Amino acid sequence: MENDNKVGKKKDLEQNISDPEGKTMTTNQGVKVNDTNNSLKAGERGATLLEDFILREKITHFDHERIPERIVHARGSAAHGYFELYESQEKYSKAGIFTDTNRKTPVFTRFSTVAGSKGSADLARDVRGFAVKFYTEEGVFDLVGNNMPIFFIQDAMKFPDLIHAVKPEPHREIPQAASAHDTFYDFVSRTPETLHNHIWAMSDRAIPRSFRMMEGFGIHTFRLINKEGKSHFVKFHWKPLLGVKSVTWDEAVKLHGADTDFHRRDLWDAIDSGQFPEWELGIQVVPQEDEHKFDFDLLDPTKLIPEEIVPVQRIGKMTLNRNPENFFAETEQVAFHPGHIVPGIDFSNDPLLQGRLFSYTDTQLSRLGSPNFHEIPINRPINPTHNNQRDGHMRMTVNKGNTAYFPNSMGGGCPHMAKMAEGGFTSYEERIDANKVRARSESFSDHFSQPGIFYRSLETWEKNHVAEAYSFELGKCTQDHIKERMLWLINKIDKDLAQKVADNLGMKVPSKIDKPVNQAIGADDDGKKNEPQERKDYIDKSEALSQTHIKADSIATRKIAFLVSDGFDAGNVSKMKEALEKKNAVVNLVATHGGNVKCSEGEMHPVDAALMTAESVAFDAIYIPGGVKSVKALKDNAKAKKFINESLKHCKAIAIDSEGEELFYETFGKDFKDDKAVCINKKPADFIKAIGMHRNWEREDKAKMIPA
Ligand code: HDD
Repeated sequence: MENDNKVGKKKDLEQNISDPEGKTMTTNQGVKVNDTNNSLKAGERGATLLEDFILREKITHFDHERIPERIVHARGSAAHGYFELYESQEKYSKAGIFTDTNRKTPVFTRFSTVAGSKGSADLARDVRGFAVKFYTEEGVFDLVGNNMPIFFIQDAMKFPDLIHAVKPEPHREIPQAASAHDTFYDFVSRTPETLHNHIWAMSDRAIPRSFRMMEGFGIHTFRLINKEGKSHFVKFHWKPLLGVKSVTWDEAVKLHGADTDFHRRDLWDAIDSGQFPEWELGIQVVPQEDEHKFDFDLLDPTKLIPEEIVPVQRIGKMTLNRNPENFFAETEQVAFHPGHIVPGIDFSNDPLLQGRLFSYTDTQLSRLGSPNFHEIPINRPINPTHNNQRDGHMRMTVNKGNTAYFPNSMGGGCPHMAKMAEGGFTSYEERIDANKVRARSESFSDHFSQPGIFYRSLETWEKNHVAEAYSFELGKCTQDHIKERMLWLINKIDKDLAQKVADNLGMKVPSKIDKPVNQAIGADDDGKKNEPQERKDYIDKSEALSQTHIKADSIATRKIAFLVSDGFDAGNVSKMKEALEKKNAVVNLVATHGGNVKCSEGEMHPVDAALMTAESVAFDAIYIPGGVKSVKALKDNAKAKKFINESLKHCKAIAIDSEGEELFYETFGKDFKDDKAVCINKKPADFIKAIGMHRNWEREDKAKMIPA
């Protein structure tokens, strides 16, 4: 099938792939090069000659290799895959990807952090971008979302302010990829519309275990348009089949040093080993006539629709099954745009979305350097394009004929316009009757209710993490008046939360703040004030908001460290390895030395990582098999003990067999014998169950005392 992932976009990209295998080196003009090591000189020790076109070409190209990084979402990684629809959604949309169940639509999906530079660490506390490019038969559709269902601001006009506040402070370019600083909280504390996205960013959603274990959201309300031209409002969701999992903040901090590429590596390795990540696409559909039936405004991007109010229907699945050939050509040059839509999908009047529709093409002009960025292989649609746009920097298309205008008779009237029946795009004919105003709707003024619902929906361990995150972030701020304003606002979301944070900061929750409220919210003095409304608890909780309730206990792709040295118990290890690998977990032998390690049977086994280069934070669980000699060597190894203590502290599953107990009891393990994720001399099935829990959070309070 032409649109199959194997032949569709892959085949299209193959036209541009250059494979050096067995080839001779040439210049960019095709001249064979016989020396790429020495420049042309006047004598062996003489000056270099200007005529050396090989040197000049090589250096000139090198000098211009870098392009500006994305102003936001600079740090990211991507993969190819495909989308398949379960059942036709023709009642809502006429788009081919939502009606044709025989299609395998190629996709290219890029995940990213927001604030950090291109080389920043993957585990920064941050929102993650989740951008999907669908190469549909009717043109490119981009769903450019995040891993949180809401956004910080309500109007695109405030985007530069938000980003300037969170980026490193301009006088000294500090801190990199971190929101924990004065300017960000100065802005947040004066802009309460940020509070909902902000509390999500304080939750564990902001430190995912893997890109493969995060949800994705289109955030804005979009429209689906069916064949009859009827519109339904829609919110898009991506539901990961591996569940939603996170690391602890302590791990995130350690991973900054241990493996800055942790998420990038994880995505690459999983796909490389054939463990393809999958997400189901969900839609929440709201009939046009129900637009005003909610306690919030559907056009306000700081609000989600609780799944209890409008259920998410899972309509298809995305599978990522191929790593890019070249990071720059594909991942760096891919250009997403929420304005890339196809017939059957349309925009709502969400003022944040409306502003985005301008920004994304505009940014590519400076980032990729030309209005012809759509011709870059990763960006070009799989269906042919024809229009009268011409020329510009780096134009690739060789347009035939002498007409580049419409109407024309000299070109036979081509390219002709598509009729509706031929799939021509027409915008939804929404009736609008309004004054032109620079204002914000009163219905956008409820900033406390949904952060409250989110917080109340979390389990105790998740709530504790939120309180700790607020305390850490505000603890990094130097200005007391900023912290006070934040405490005053947090108190409006939840009193207990505000009290916990205040206690940690050694401050009091202020009952009022010294600045007038309107200044705190940034409203002006012309009477156009949108005073924040008091919290309305229209629902108490929404289960879908807590990670605890997003069940997925598969251990596929989880990394398990087997701590060994020479003499490890061969029987124990092979039994455990076989059981784990049957469940598609990844087993690594982590040994006291590199090279090969000898088992009790005298056989040599390749070491995956020596303890001196391995860190516990790179693994999901650990196994300590028996073997007298092996255990003795590990007991003499301080790093092995640190490895175990840290795994305990981070609430991970640990299995111990036979002599391994001696080592375990020489660590803080002795206090955790009865822990439900500590499996001492138990069956592999018990360990598998413990790993499937992801973490035993019940252990956390006690485990925090481990000074690892
Ligand atoms: Fe944006 C990139 C997601 C609001 C302006 N945005 C960008 C990317 C993602 C998002 C995932 C990276 C795409 C990639 O991987 O290349 N942005 C969002 C979401 C938003 C949002 C979910 C709110 C719901 N963005 C937003 C606003 C503006 C922008 C309001 C400007 C008015 N975003 C940009 C940009 C970027 C971008 C400057 C930087 C690089 C790029 O576009 O290609 O144009």
